Amino acid sequence: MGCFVESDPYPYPFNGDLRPENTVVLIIDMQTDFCGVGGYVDKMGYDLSLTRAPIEPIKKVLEVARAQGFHIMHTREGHRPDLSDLPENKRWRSRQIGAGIGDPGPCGKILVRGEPGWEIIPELAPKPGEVIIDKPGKGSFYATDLDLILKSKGIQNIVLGGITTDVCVHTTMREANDRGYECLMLSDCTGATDYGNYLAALKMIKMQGGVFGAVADSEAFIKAISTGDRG
Ligand code: C5J
Repeated sequence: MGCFVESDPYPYPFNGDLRPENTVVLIIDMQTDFCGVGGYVDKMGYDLSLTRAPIEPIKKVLEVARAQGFHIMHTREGHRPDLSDLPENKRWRSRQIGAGIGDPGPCGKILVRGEPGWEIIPELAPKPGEVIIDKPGKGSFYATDLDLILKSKGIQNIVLGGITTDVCVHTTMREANDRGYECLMLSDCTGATDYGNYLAALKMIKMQGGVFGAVADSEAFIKAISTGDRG
């Protein structure tokens, strides 16, 4: 009995307790700065097709998960307009690669709250009532109220998508795993600035019997939540 997603290295979740009430689909940083022309990732010279690849699969997952009544949450990485929450070393490093955080770019000031590049792309815009977490770092738990919100809602399972796999999505998955949340990464709903890093990030999750959780594709997740026996 229960509801399981066909996933690697074990059927997710470990206890089969997958319900809309205790599960969130958490979409990380699908912002123009990470996947749009003129944004941060584009300015750094990375291949945008890699970070744009998850857009359509995420769209489909959100459609089905919303229809089933699952919790949906989104995150945005960005800094205050006065840059008071931007560590000096983060700014310095970004300038080394020609995309200084806080500096003007084609989509406004890079990774600054309220600027066009910081917005979630229109294709994946949050619906009214969906929680949006604004974070200054890579992880979604650090310096945010995400944990408080998840606990208040009784959420135990976190299904992850978004960008980038090896940075913000992985950091969030690790933070969540350490807090006892049961995590699933949707492999086609995430992308990295480097394909090798994407593959390695997925592989890392599956070590040690699922050291950070499990990995499935969106089709398997959709199948489970559409037909799942929640008895
Ligand atoms: C990065 C992110 N890669 N959203 N941020 O700097 O993964």
